[in-house]
Amino acid sequence: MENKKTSRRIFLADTGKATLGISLGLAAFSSCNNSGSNGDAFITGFEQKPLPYAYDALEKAIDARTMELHYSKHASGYSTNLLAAAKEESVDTTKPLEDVLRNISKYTVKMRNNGGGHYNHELFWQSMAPDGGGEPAGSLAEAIQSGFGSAEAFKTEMTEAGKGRFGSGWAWLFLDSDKKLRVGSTPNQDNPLMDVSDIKGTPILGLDVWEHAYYLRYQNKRPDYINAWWTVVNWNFVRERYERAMKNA
Ligand code: MN3
Repeated sequence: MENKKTSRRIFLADTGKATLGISLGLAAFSSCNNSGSNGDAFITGFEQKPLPYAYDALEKAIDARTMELHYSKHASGYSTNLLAAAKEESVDTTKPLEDVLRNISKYTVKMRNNGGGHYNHELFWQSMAPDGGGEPAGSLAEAIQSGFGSAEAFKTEMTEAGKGRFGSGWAWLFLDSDKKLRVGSTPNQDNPLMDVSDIKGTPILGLDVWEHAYYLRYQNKRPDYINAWWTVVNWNFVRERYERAMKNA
């Protein structure tokens, strides 16, 4: 009897340890995996994070099939190819992807296209939400007001940047080295972090204007896609990024 009790106690103690170990492991994994999300909006890993909502959650602007293909095929491909490039070019994938992008001229075109592609999409998914839209608030609203005159004027400028990008690319709201908010666009999968980019700074909000982002529903009507996109912009997330960028700049 006594033996049984003892062994049961030992078993429970061991189980407790195992459970504790698993929780700690998960905590470490989860804090690492969450990098780039609200907790650490300026650190992006090399692997794709789960989409923060369902494929059909943004239907008012982007259809479910487009979201599925975009996330699970296009963006997933960038991540896979980025990991391959990182292996080939001996990049430490435990370090932030941002470090690579800031020095992208020292790497291959494969790293530039896929590193940019992965980073841009990780940011893009988080910059949208089912209950998004409306207007920016707080410090971001003030900075947009003083930088562009009004939220409307800013939206018009970014919309024009997206419409005017010839071929494939991105429109950006970014913070330049003088801590000023600016709008611009980049070709392909480049972004303002890259040392090869014409526009340089910290990306705050990115808009994907590749045809794969909108063609199923909007066909050639990119302006219609951009106008609808504003109704799902996650301004809380954008403001957090802006505030972090101001602190770090
Ligand atoms: Mn895309």
